Amino acid sequence: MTRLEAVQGDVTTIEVDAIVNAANAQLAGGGGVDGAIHAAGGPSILEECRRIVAERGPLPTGQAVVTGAGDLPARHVIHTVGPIWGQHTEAEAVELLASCYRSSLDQAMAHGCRSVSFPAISTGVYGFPKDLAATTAVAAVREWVEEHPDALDRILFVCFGADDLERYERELA
Ligand code: AR6
Repeated sequence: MTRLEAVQGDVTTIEVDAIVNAANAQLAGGGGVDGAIHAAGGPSILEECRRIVAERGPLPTGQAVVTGAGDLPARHVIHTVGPIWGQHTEAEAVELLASCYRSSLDQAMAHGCRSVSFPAISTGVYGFPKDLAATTAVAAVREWVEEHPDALDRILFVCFGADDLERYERELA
C-alpha cells in the first residue's frame, strides 16, 4: 500500500528518500523550490546538474533526472521540468505536468526509493493555475500508484502555503 499525504512545509526539511525539484531545462538553479534545494543541499547538486546537461543537453519538459542530495536529509534529488503556462495548449500543459509526476516516480522506483516528496510543480514562476495543477498532480500520482502497487511506501505533497494544503487535502479526500 502506498500512502498519499499532503503536508505543509519546506521541501528541504522533509525526510524522504527522494525530493522532487521544480527545475528548469538547464538544471541551472533558480528561485522558489529550486533555489531552496540548492541553498540547503550545497554545491555538489549543481555540479552534478551541470555534468548531466553537458552530457545530454537541456532536460525536456515533462522528464526527470536524478542527482545526489548533498547536505539534504534525502538520498536523491529528482529534478523535473514543468510546463510554463501559456507556452502550450491547456491539454498539452496538463499532459506535460502529469508526465513530470510520472517520470519522477519512475526515477524514484529505479533508484530503490520508498518515499518521495513533491512540491507543486509549475505553480510558482511557471504560472500554472494552482487548482488545475493539484487535480493533475493527484490524478497522475494515483494512476502511477495503481500501475505500480507496492513500489513505494509514501508519497508526500509538500505545500508551501495553507491554501495549497487545503487544495491537496480536498483532492486526496
Ligand atoms: N518548499 C515547498 N514549496 C515551495 C518552496 C519550498 N521551499 N518554495 C516555493 N514553493 P517554483 P515552478 C512553492 O517557482 O513554478 C525556478 O526558478 C511555490 O509556492 O519553485 O515550477 C526554477 O529554476 C509554488 O507553489 O517552481 C525554474 O526556473 C511551487 O513551490 C522555475 O522556478 C513551485 O514554484 C520553475 O518554476
